Amino acid sequence: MRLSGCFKLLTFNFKLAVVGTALLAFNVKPASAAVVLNEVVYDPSGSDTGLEWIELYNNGSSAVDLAGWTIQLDQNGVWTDTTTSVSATLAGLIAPQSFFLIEDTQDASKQPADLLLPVGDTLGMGNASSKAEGLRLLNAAGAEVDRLVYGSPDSDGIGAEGGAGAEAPNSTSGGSLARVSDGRDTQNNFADFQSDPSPTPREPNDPSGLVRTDYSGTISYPNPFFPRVHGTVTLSTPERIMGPLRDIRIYDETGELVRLLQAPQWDGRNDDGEFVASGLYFYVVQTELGKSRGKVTLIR
Ligand SMILES: [Ca+2]
Ligand SMILES: [Ca+2]
Ligand SMILES: [Ca+2]
Ligand SMILES: [Ca+2]
Repeated sequence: MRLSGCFKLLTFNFKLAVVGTALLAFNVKPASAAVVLNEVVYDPSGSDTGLEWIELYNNGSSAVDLAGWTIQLDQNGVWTDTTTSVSATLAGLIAPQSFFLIEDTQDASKQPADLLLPVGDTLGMGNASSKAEGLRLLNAAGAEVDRLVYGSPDSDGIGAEGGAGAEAPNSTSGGSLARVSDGRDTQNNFADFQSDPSPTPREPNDPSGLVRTDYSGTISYPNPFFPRVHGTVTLSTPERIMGPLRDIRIYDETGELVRLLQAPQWDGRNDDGEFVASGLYFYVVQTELGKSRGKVTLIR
């Protein structure tokens, strides 16, 4: 038992070293913190009744028995599981590096659920239309292992991970709130979650669209791009998603977001106004009609 726990911690630390130093706080977390709230749909298109779902993810190297674990929702700032309409008592095993899908009813998502609520029960998560809402995951001992507070303002003082102002953004109707990468938890809801118009129940999260969008028709010109010579590079929108532009997100090779643009020109600077390093950059163009990605080589 001791040995396996030790191994688990070592594996975990190795992963953390790869992900980066921002996650050092994780080292002191108990092993149960390996299971996190990974993606939620709290505002399905149209009526929500029976159609909400929650995806968990097990970051650890061993399976976790969810018997006795619970999910609580906040009711005007008070965590509660006193009525069946606001709680989910969990059961079942979640395998290491795996997803676990909790649904109101079997047809709530395209994927089969790992756990269905009893007939008549509903997750009933708030839609954060006028203030923040929250949910949290408790282990069998009643200890909180993860928390997600979304929407704003947090007028009830629920308390997002990361503190006031660190609430995750509200999702769009029909979309989800998804961890930027599966299981990645820096204890800051704003940094860790992103709205995704295309939810991925029981499948890897990809709210930035880096993995699942394709490159067809996306051109950057000039490429390679010399910021001090060219000034800006133009990031084209492919014809199949030509429509009003929402934004363009530029990522470095490690997947870190370096720049959020509202127009299809980039001056080679990050969101702090500094020139980025030479290298290969990926970008995701999001219009009202869809997403596409492209890449550009920047040379200083
Ligand atoms: Ca709802
Ligand atoms: Ca709805
Ligand atoms: Ca957390
Ligand atoms: Ca997912």
